[in-house]
Amino acid sequence: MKIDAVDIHRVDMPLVRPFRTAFGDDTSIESVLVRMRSGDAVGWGEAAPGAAPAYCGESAAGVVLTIARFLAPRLLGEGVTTGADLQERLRPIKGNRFAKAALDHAWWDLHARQAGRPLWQVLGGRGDTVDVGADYGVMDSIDELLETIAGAVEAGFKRVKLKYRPGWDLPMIEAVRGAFPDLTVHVDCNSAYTLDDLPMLRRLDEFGLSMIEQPLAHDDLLDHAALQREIRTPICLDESIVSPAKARQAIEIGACRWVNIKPGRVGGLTEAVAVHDLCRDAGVPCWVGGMLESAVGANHCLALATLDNVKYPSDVFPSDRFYCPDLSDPPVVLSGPSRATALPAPGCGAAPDPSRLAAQALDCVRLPA
Ligand code: OSB
Ligand code: MG
Repeated sequence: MKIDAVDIHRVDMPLVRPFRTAFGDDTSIESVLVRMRSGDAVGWGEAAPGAAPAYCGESAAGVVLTIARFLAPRLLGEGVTTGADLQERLRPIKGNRFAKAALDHAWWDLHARQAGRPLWQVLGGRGDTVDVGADYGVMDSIDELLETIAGAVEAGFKRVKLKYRPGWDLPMIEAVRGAFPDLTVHVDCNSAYTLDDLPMLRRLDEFGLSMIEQPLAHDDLLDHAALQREIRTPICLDESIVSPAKARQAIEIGACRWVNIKPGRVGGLTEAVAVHDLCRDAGVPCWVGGMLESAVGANHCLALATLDNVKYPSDVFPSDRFYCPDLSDPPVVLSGPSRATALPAPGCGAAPDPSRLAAQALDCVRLPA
């Protein structure tokens, strides 16, 4: 398909409550939405690396600049035939994977819309419905957390992910395990620790967690492999897996037993499917993570989660958990306890609400061919 225009929108999305993790406390999320046009057809992509380069080296403002100056000019006016073709055209630009992902996602949405098929089918999913989990950031008190988890258990969530950082660590997990001895629980450290923390990580190993997500540095593989040799709890890598090559290397050296795939982090759905397939062939199960995207990005993640090597409930959440209202329509809602169902409409099925897109805009760059 010939790419006729690319519009880039950076938006501020206020959260209904602060999101507190090892990389910071945020009261709103900055996201980048890309509208790609080919003839009369339009597709939407989204990438949300965060306002600051705190999760990884990219930022939302940097993503806008990188797309406008270096990436979109490689696609505009060109006939882009496949996701792999798009990635090949962007290959001379190093890194900047969230920026590439926004374009890759818009291309897939556009491609699926042109085909008149839902994105999950075009990606090769096994069905429209996936398992999703509950996920909680750092809270003001352990009592508040226990009450919230009780609500999640009541609502039928099949697993709970807890953000973990210095000051919200072993005593928190001890309390959770005391109250919920059989619950499937894992922690996400967002790269807060080093091998100097081995004594703490050995104690964490005693709580029967389903996995420990990204305990060590965001760009590390070797230390994770050393840690995995010391603990029984499976390590799940998030930040460290930025490409199919990193996934292959991580698996080869035993740095993880699970991979959290975020399409934004690896450069788009094209690369995410490649990571998924590589993990499947190596016998390493995956699940899909999110970056608090609006319903557009969440539906791209949901489509990815329909692939067959996704073996653990994914981080796809109802919109009202974070936003009121969601920037995009329709909002994400659960289709059952711990379940979400992809929209039947062609493409990802969601698009930004035009008035909210305008009202929440920080930047808007329009690039004709
Ligand atoms: O590490 O998984 C992460 C959100 C923003 C940045 C990084 C992460 C997250 C999440 C999102 O944990 C999970 C969710 O959607 O609640
Ligand atoms: Mg994570």
